[in-house]
Amino acid sequence: MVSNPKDKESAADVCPGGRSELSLEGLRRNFREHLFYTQGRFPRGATKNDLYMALAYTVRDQLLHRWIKSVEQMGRAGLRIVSYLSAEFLLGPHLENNLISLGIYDEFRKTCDVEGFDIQAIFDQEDEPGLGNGGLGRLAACYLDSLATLEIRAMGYGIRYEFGIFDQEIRDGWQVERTDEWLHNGNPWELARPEITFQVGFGGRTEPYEDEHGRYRVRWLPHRIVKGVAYDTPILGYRVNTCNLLRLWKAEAVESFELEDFNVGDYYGAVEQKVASENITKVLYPNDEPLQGKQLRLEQQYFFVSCSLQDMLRIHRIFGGELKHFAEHFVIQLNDTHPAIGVAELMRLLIDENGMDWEPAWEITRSAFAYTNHTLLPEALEKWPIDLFAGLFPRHMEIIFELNRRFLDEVRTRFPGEGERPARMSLIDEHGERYVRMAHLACVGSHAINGVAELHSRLLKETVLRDFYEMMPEKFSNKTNGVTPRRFMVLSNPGLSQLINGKIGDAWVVKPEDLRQLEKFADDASFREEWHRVKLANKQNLARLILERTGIEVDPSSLFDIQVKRIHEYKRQHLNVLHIIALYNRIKKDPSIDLCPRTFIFGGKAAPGYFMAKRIIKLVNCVGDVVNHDPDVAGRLKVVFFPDFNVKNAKLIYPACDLSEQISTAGKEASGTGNMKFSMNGALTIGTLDGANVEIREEVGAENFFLFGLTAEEVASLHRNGYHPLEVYRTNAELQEVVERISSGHFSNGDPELFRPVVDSLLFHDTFMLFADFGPYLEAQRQVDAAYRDPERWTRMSILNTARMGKFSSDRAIREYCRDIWKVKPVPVTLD
Ligand code: NBG
Repeated sequence: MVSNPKDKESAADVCPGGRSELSLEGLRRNFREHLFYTQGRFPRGATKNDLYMALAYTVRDQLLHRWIKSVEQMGRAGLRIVSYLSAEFLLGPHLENNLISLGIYDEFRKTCDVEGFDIQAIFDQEDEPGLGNGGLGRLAACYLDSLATLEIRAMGYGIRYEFGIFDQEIRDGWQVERTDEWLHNGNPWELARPEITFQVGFGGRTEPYEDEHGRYRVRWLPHRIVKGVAYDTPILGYRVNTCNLLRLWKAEAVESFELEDFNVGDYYGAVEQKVASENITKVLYPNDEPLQGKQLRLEQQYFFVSCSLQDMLRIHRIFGGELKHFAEHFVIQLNDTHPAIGVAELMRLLIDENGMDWEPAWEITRSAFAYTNHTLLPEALEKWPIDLFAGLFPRHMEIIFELNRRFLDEVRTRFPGEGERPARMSLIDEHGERYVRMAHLACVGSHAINGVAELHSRLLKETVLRDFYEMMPEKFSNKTNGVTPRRFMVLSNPGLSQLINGKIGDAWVVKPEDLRQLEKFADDASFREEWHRVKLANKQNLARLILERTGIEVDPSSLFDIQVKRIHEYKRQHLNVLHIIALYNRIKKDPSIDLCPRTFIFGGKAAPGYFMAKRIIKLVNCVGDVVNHDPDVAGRLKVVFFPDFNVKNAKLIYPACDLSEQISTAGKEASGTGNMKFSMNGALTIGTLDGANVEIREEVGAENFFLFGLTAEEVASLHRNGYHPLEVYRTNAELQEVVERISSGHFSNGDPELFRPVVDSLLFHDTFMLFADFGPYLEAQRQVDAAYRDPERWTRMSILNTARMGKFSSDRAIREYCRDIWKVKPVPVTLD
């Protein structure tokens, strides 16, 4: 990957008159060549996939020159490289995004239209790399986009899962999972780098020895070795030369081991070993399931972290860096605790493999790492049983024990007489079965710790990481999440983008504070009219897709009320359902009731093992079946479950939304990022004071946001003082009727059992306090109804939402990380 920095070459030198020509004629020629030489087709015989591949290669050619130059200049003296370590990158389709970054999207589309070439069909052909579960993985992808756009030298490091997040089908109202075969047509965006490989060990034992200087050393003798191979994907910034690299690791068997087995005749043994090795990067784990026992998941984490750290050390050496300066050359961001084992691995690499002493190694490690926490939910905080951990990583276990010993000594010195504190802060959980606490390891091994929204960062300091905050307050900060306006506005909402460009120019794409200039047009009736027209057109597009995917016809002039995100009880999709049933009941009582027609759209995947989440999907579909067909409803309510919500579909969903549902129990959603995507595209939010909703409301103005529900403090104190859902239930007649409707079997062909688990969990536990928030939620929905009846007012609020969402560009977030944590500055890439 890293060539000699002295080389001066450009694409024109390598292939004169060649493929880096951005003119449409050049692209056309290049496309024909790829169709013939790469795909082996004449235009006549080309399939849609051939056309897609040829076009993707044509566009990739445009990236290569920038890419090589970026990589070459990556390690120049004095430049610090940001390494973003993440087990997930939810990238979404590349082709259109790259056309936009290159600045040729519009022209390109126009030419295709003129030539009668169905470019949309080719775009649709692209399978997205679904290498993530949801917000966390998508955030990583947005951050890569911003890092490149801001001309920061950065690498993303992750796992090249052969199967990404499963595809969701809905059969008879139930979620059915299908494996995601995103690679089956080939992936034109990646370059395999078979010469960049590292060996990663598992299991075995350790052995002390004396080195040549008579010093005590330890070596690890793994039982099994797996090879990691690099696959690189270019990440081009918007209208800049910087093209960073996302390096994903694929696991393969180590050949020499196989041969040994082969020589002694154990051919099948060798094959088994090969299969076992390759399993490591086979499949992404869908989250929300207890992971404690999942050995393969822990192997995945270590595998990609070890490859990535070895790669960083290699790059550091290539650029002539001394080991002791490693942390000046690299800063490593841990995206949640999934890569936290990196703390022990870097120590091992420095000490065991490079002969460094403990103290300097620790100094380097701590200065290199920084940690982002993405959740407060206790069940999502990773911990691994000691036996499992020590079995796989005996050397890392020793290192962690030693780290812990030193750390707890420090704790005791700092907080004498606080008997409980060391046990609370220990890297090892000693209550019952012993576990390694990954968040504690990440905190101890990092120089910076951050949450992802103001409220979340505050709660971190007050709750799960309180002890750490008290001991090292200087490490803590907040970095509110952001999303890229390139993908989520320019690409997803061309109509709105053009309307905005016509008024304020297009600098907002990289300077979203410019969007504020739209405020003054909120009072301009003709602008509002155009704004409304764009929204309507987006809703018509979504309505077409809904019809195609679900067979349900929806009315684009109705209020589009959308909740798309992973299905989870804390996100409270079922609270949304309770509201739908309440409206339905009102209609049943008085069919002539005047209410604003609404289309409720749900989307999101449930973890395959999450019983309640799957039941909630079924509930949405069953309620939809009844409501959509009841003649009393007369089409005023429609309920749609949009199958297989992913980055590709999201493109049509966010821009078509009127009302964005952000209704999690306060204190549970770390930030949310869908909330930002909706509001940027002119949706109004109905939401609780949770995650980034708090800041969104501050920005757009309380009068342009439908707020309801308990605060995080109220939720916590209600829990402490004993929350009794049945008491709420008894005092709210409408709630009783809603629950009764479900438990009577009205939505389940008379079967009262189907939804009993959902109903019982609400009546007797209601961990997420739906009942407590039910009344206020319905009241806020009444206000929504009233506001939507006044289209001028609604559109005004919609414009103000977009105008005031500049803060939530991922560029702002990345600038903060650069300034406060990574200490890096933009350095433009020169093409020579
Ligand atoms: C998720 C949170 C979201 C947040 C994203 C990105 C995990 C562990 N956390 O609220 O639930 O927006 O991270 O920060 O997936």
